[in-house]
Amino acid sequence: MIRPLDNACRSSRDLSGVWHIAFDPDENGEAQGWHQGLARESALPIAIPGSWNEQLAEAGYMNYVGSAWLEVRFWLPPLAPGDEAVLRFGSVDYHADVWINGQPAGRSGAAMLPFEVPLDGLADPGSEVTLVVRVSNLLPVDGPTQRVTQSDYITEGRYRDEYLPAVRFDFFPYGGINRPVHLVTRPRAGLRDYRLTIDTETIKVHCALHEGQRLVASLSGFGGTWRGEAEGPDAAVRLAPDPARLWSPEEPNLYTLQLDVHAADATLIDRVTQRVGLRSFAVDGTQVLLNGAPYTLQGFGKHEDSPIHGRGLNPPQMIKDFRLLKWCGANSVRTSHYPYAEEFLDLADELGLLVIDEVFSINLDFRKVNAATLAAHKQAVAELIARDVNRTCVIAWSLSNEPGYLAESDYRTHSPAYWRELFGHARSLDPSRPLTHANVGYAGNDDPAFAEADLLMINRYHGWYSEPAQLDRAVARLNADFDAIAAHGKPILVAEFGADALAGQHASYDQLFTEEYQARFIRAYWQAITAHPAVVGGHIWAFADFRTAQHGRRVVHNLKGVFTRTREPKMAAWAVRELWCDEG
Ligand code: BDP
Repeated sequence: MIRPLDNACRSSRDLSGVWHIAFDPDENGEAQGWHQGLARESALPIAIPGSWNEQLAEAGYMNYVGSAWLEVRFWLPPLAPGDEAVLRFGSVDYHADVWINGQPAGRSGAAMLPFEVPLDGLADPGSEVTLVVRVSNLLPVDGPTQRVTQSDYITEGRYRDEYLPAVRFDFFPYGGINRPVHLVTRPRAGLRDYRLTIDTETIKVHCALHEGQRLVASLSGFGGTWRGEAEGPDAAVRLAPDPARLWSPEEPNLYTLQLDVHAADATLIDRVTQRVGLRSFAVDGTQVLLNGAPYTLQGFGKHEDSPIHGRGLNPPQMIKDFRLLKWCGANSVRTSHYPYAEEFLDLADELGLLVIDEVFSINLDFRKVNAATLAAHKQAVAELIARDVNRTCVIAWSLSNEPGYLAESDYRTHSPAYWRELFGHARSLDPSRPLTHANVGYAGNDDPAFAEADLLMINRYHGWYSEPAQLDRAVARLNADFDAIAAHGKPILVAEFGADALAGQHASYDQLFTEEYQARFIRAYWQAITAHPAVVGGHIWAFADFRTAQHGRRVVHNLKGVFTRTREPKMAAWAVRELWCDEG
């Protein structure tokens, strides 16, 4: 999927700004004609991108789960001959139906991923357009992250698990248009997609051209330009800069790739550009190799979460986060627990950060998994790979977080076939990257998904949820897990480990929720991680405190951040800097 671009052949206009919203708890907005536009007197202003929750808390929508209608009017300029206009949504959480000038125009696909809506036949170039989006933050029952309602807690006898709003995950179910919406114009006869295959020497470009078209691909940077040409429905160009400057977190060297499509008479039809680096990432026995050399992954699990914006894109905070990640010496993150904004991946490419790209699938409950769940999960994997496959920073696909969390016996009986199918599907779409998933202790050290994964991620909280404040016992259990999982003969990454700390809470002895205990916990785990031959690194949970749904276990936020939600360092952040930076 090609990003919105501005160049000689394409244009993109960001429709971010103040839109209007009307909430529809009874689902009768369409009957009232809201798809044709919202009456100003019944609508509230809302900033886009941004979640409705904190923005409109005082209007009563902090915990709102359900449908809401959002509207904006924009000017569609006259189109150049041969061009088409589409709307491109970065993501709408979690589902969107779109109307243009009162006509149904399209809907979103997998949650937390982009989708396009064509304007053809629905809006006249050179006119004002009314765009209405019905958004729902209620998850589908059969999605890769399954819906939970308040009554599920009761019917399943899980009173102690009850959250407000109801969720089966430990973060806030923000609703709204959380990433930018772009008005894109592009040539109808232009590129719709292309595929890059990257290693340490070459960048190979594959795309489908129409009859009579010619692709001129060029790679430039570091004083040189390398070119190649191809044509046909299976056009392929191999670009090999010499000398090759490799990309890594330590030295994020990027080239600029330009793909020009020419007509038979040599006129330029389309142009696509992207920044790209030369690198390889591979699993080798119980090691991972970056550019051919063993590499230790050190970093964090994160969330897209910030005060007031909610999950809405917050560029200043994103820049700050990258500075703090570098300040800590982090070289990698997992996009826990859903695909992050493409703007985040742009910075990861440019500033050098390895990304384990995770699909939105959390705590899959195999008592409720069916054929529709698998189909939706495969679709979400396909859409994630389609969006991010050309990224330099993306080193692996994570297909699920903590399935089998409820230790349901169905997990052991039903999941092997499910994983075989899902991992096989992902591998067929991208054979070049390792596949993984995040194992929860309840699913066992012989988690059926380990048979399919290339890299074994494990989330462990010995010393927190078990063995509280007893680091010796915790580390002994962690090492026992390492030894048991090492029997699979694959590299292990501790994808989550961490302890809550309330900034400003201190003790001279091991005490949960203190800054000292969080720092000591991280040091003890890091020592065990670096000492075990089959463990290739660790990602601390979490980078920063984040808002969760309401539950007695959470003090507004999950406090496992080494930074507070407003990005002040706790003691643990300084400890991590000492562990990960030579100059720390
Ligand atoms: C893990 C989950 C993560 C939670 C974390 C925790 O993957 O989303 O926030 O536990 O409990 O199980 O802090």
